[in-house]
Amino acid sequence: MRDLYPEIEPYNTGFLKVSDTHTIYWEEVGNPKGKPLIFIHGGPGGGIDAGSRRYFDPTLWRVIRFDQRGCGLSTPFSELNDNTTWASIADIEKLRVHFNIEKWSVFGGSWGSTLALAYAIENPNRVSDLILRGIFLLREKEIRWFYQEGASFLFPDAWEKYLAPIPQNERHDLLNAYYRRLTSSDSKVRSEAAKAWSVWEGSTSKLLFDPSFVERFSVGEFADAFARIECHYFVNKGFFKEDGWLLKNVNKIRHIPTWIVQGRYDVVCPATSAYELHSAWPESVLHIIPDAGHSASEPGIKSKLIEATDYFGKQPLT
Ligand code: STX
Repeated sequence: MRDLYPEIEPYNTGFLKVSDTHTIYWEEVGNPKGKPLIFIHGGPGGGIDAGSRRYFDPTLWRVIRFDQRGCGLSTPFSELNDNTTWASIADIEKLRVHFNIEKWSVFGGSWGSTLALAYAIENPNRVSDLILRGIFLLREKEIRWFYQEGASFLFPDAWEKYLAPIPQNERHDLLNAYYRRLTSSDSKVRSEAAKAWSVWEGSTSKLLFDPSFVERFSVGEFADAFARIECHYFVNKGFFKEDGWLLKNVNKIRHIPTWIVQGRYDVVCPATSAYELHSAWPESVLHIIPDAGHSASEPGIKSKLIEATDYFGKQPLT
């Protein structure tokens, strides 16, 4: 089993104004002469954390990381206006041009896999290889499974807490019931909803419940951006032209060398999505981790991701 590289600080950080409204935070980590890689965090709205710097050999990689619109250190915080999948794809291109990089590796888990796939489909010539984890295709059935019915059958205790802010007569459509509260002008309503939404995801992200992991999801500021931005993207169906758009366009990226790392017991992003993606893309390498859930920090997932970054870090840009 592989374990994380040592803690590391960025060698360069900054901000990039990407629209009239938004400015995003970025950082560069590792070897300035290493193979370039863009790190795409989850949520949307999750932001980057220091721990996820440690999946990359700092001698091999020049890792470029950023907080997507409205989260982490990006400003304005928790802003939903001008915040879409297409804007994020454009931001990744703005970063690529800003750093004068012709082609790079793309790494993303969960929503990061969604955005990585969408970015690659729109810009296939800019992507050298893909490392994807906990595949999320943002289809109606995936949203329904996690926020309406399905995951509820496996975590009835956590589900009860997720339901708590929503009265009986609104529970037939939890996504929209949450959206109303997360965009409420009543700050108490908004923060109660944000914590319940966010804790639901934290509670279901690991094979074995981990209270210290869940703790992070209940912190007010994190929960506010995470819940609001996720819910905003999901009520808007990811801003995709049609349900299943990523699968329908996979032919555009089948030539790109790709590893998919997926936990068998991923409740947040069930393995069916990774399997459907791999079935539509037989050239991709699918690693199903038999004893893991969703989180990148599960031992088996972490080990396979580091194997992947070591492998691709030694391949030339293709
Ligand atoms: N959202 C799953 C996701 O992208 C449906 C995600 N879950 N947790 C995270 O991201 C963080 C660890 C980045 C907070």
